[in-house]
Amino acid sequence: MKKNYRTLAYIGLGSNLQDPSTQIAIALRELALLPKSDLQQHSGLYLSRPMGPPDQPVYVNAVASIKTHLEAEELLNHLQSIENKHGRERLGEHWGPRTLDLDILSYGNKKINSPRLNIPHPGVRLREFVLYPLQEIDKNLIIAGVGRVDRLSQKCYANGLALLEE
Ligand code: A4P
Ligand code: MG
Repeated sequence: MKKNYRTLAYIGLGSNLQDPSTQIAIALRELALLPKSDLQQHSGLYLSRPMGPPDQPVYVNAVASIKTHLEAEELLNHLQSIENKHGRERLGEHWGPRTLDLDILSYGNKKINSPRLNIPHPGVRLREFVLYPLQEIDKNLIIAGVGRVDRLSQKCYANGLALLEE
C-alpha cells in the first residue's frame, strides 16, 4: 500500500563562497523542486560570522521547511546532489569555506544516528545562524530531543547575526 503521510523536515542552508546570497536563493528554488516534496516556508537570508576557522569569508545562512515523502537518507542524497551542482568541494578542512551546505536539521520527530546521518543535527541547539532563522519561520517550533526554538535562541548569543534586506 502506498504510504501517504508526509514528514515535516527543516533544512539549514549555508554558503560563504562565490556570491553566497545567490547560492542560497538558487538553492531555495531547487528545494522547491525536490521530488515527492513541497517547500513550506523559508526564512530571510542572514549574514553570520564564520564558526570554525576565522580566516574565511562571512556566511549567508537561511532555513527552510519542507513536507516530504522522501526517506531521510533519500532526502540527504538529493541535498548532496544539489550541493554538488553548486560546485561544492570537500577539501578536508573542518568547518572550512563552502559554496553550499545543506543540512537536515530535523526530520519529523525522528532521531537518527547512522553512519551518514545524525538527526536532529547536533549543531542546532548552539548555532545562532540556525536558531534565529528557525524562530523567524516558526516561533512555536519544538525540535524533538532538542527543545523549544524560542527558548534556545534566547540563550544563544547572536554574535552579530544580521538579517539581509531583500
Ligand atoms: N551528516 C550527518 N548528519 C547530517 C545531517 N543531519 N544533515 C553527514 C546533513 N548531513 C549530515 O557533511 C559531512 C557528512 O555529514 C555528510 O556526508 C553526511 O553524511 P559535509 O556537508 O560533507 O561536511 P561539513 O558540512 O563540513 O561537515 P559538518 O561537520 O556537518 O559541518 P556543519 O555542521 O555543516 O558546519 N559558520 C557559519 N556562520 N555558518 C555556517 O553555515 N557551517 C559550517 C559547517 C561551519 N561554519 C559555519 C557554517
Ligand atoms: Mg553539511
